[in-house]
Amino acid sequence: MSLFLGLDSSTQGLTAVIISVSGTSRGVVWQHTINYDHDLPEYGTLHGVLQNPDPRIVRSSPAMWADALDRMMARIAIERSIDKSRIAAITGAGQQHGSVYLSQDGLARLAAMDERTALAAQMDGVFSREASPTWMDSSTSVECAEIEAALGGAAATARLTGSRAFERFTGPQIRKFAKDHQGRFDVTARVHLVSSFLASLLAGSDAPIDPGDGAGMNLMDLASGEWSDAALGATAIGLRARLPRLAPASTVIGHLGAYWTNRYGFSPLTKVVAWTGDNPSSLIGTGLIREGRVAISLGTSDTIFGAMDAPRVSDDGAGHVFGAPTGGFMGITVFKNGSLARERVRDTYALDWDSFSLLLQTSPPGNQGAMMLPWFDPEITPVVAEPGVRREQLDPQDAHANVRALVEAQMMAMARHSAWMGVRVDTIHATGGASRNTEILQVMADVFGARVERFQISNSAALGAALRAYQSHTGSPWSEVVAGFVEPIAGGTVVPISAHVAVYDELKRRHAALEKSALSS
Ligand code: XUL
Repeated sequence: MSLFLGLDSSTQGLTAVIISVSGTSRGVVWQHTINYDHDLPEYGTLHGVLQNPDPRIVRSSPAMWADALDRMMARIAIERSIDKSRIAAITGAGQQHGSVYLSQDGLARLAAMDERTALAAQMDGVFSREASPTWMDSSTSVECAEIEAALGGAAATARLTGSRAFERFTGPQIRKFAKDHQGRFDVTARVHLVSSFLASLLAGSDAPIDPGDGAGMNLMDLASGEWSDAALGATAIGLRARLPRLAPASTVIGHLGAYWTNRYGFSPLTKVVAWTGDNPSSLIGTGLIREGRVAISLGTSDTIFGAMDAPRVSDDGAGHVFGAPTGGFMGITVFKNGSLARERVRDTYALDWDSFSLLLQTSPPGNQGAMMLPWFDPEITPVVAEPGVRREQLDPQDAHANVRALVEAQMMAMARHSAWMGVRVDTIHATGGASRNTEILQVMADVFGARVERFQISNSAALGAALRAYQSHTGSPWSEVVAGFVEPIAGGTVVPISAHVAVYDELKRRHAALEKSALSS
């Protein structure tokens, strides 16, 4: 029997999932989440990020991400139910686009962390930038325009890198840092992603970036999976020397470093596999190893994604093409006003999740024409720089109508802005915290006119990581790897109701018109 550990360093916390595989008997044996706000309050985050008066600037603490990893490994080490000598391989997933800037000393110290002292106490001088930009940051519109101009426009940038330049993507973020803080950029020896930074800590060496997370940087040539000279040149002078290498997600980058084996007694034979982004990892964790279905992840970000055999980039600039851990590609469209918007509405009307669901259940599909554009924060899809909630025939005091307007708007935006992926959606795999909410999934099924299946493990990114560790260790075919782990919950399928589907077909047109008029004003 072998164990495989998957980690997910997401916006609000770090989750671990351990799976056990012994012949055909397999299952999840342990899972645990460390929440940044509650469990590491000393870093002062709210929803996992640092507060800034400018809503476009959203950063977090790379030292906190490292500290959480250390605490999670310490927790696993003392867990009686886990024989840590049997952990054959570990990998993980990180919130995408977020970047970690290491000083020369920091890069050297990755290999020399002192096992007598906790990681958190060894972070002084490691970073050339103390606060890391995250995927929620939208402060780089100028740099996006500059990069696209240098690369021949938005469409050319998308063809080259898989996406037009997006504010949260790492390239525009690096460019802004290099422009605004040239001195700090000059003393930066390495720019890692959240994923490759944490992989480096585990392996005690400088880890590569995989094509799944690499495609979220506007720096990688999507077709070749190599850094693009043109994109690097459009971003910052001297950038190539500051980036790690690119390598497939299945790459074994080494074994657990001495810090972990000496401090916590993990086995030096435990392999560390390259990390990827949370969405590519969720592709595996929702079992989407072939083109034809999509998954919707209802997390801090709401995302809709699916495997793609060939990289078809989005003509309207809405979505992205990333590398998939299977070696192919994935299409994805991302929305920033996901779970935090749902929480905002819940809290505005002093609801809990049960009463939120009840209001959804007892309000009519189509909401009698009342609609919302839930841009509580700057939005990614469509791009909305100035946040502000728009209401149409919707009384702000009416809790019932606002709850439904929010969920309908989120689902309609996902349906409309994912059409570019060209996948005929008949079945949706639902994941993420809010996928436990049947009423939300009913709206999803009705808006898409598709059946919605859900799974035992709602953290598909961490499960996907555990499965990737297993696949990399054994080289087994993907269909065999996911079997038994990503089966839909029996009786948990939500089917569309045809009368409601017809209502939403009409409402989607009105939603498109409302969105267009809001964007033009
Ligand atoms: C993907 C994206 C988000 C983050 C969330 O492009 O920005 O889904 O990965 O962690």
